[in-house]
Amino acid sequence: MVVCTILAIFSFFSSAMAANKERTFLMVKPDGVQRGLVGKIIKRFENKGFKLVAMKFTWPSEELLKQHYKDLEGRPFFPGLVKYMSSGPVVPMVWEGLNVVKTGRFMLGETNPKDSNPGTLRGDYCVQVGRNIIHGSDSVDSANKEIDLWFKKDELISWQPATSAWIYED
Ligand code: IDP
Ligand code: MG
Repeated sequence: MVVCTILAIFSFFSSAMAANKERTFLMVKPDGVQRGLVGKIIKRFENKGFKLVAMKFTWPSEELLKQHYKDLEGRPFFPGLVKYMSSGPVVPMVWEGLNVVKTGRFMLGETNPKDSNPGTLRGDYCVQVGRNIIHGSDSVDSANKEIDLWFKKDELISWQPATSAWIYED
């Protein structure tokens, strides 16, 4: 009985801790970089309380982008999307935190900026779907695939923010 209780408490805390460690893949697109929005975008996620795990500044190849957007291969806008995304440097990032995938998508806004609420990144900073400044994973599964595609394991930094205890109960 005592053992069961201890195990239940342990599993409760370890699953709560695992939930806090959910990760998403975000990327400032070439228009976001060209328009000098990198700092503002990063600040939103820092302000929220999410933790930066990895980040780089890179000019991606068409090959990498075709892989990244493989699900959209058959869409009419696909060639234009690859051209846009490979037109300049981008800032791929990994962010961690409780519900970061879903909350990250809320913070981005809708795919088309015209449907995005003010207060969201796409609602505040852009007007057209083909220039929507930032990418964010749409599920934990895609986040894991995208993180693997853009980052090597040793580029994901393990660290403890000094603020953690003031952002999470456990
Ligand atoms: P998401 O970025 O909100 O997840 P997706 O449907 O996955 O949206 O589309 C990926 C990207 O493709 C969009 O962010 C946008 O840059 C581009 N895109 C989507 N739909 C259109 C379109 O109708 N015209 C041009 N570009 C589009
Ligand atoms: Mg998408």
